[in-house]
Amino acid sequence: FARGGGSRSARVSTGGEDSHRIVSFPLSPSSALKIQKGDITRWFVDGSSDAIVNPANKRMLGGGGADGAIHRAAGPELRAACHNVPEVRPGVRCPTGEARITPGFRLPASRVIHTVGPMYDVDSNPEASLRNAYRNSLLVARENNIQYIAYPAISCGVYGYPYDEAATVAISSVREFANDFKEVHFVLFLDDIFNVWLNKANELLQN
Ligand code: AR6
Repeated sequence: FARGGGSRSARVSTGGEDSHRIVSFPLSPSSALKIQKGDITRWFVDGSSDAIVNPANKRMLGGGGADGAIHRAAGPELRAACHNVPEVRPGVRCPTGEARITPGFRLPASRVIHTVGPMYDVDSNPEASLRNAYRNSLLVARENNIQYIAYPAISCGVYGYPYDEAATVAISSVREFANDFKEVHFVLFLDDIFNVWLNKANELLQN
């Protein structure tokens, strides 16, 4: 934190030996973007309104990757809550680029915001869809008075989005919401992605 005097840093745990390395970029006097390596299923902020973002699919009933890990850690109540999200058309609870919120159940974070990123090779405008996924999940968080939110690298796994392009969309989208959150975290599983995100944040946020 550069300015802002009394702002206390949140106590955060994502577990594991990498959890000490959190790189912070101030977005405003009262907000910061933070980048760390780790497991998003372990992330939380003590005693606060916190949420993790799940890179889900349109059905919202679980899957592989981070989605699978989040469902395993949250327990079967999460799948039941997702099942209760109304379908907008058969088999679709959350269209690409939209977001839905559920409780976190057995996760340390209090809420899960589910969003669906684009499949890079299939979507007709993956950049717009990825931007929508970030914006709409941030809007849902804001409507629910979330002050601390953590993202994985949406679409950068199974959905095949190139890391550098994804980092540009992720960081520039979060910057638009600088005044709405105390902290927006990126909790990144892979060294490569962590390094790409750090470089991009240095490029976009420090000039
Ligand atoms: N914590 C943080 N990041 C993680 C974790 C974790 N525990 N596990 C994986 N990652 P992906 P997508 C990273 O494939 O590309 C699912 O089947 C991973 O290394 O989870 O948006 C859904 O059901 C990668 O960098 O999400 C959908 O069908 C990033 O999270 C589909 O995959 C995202 O990879 C969504 O694909």
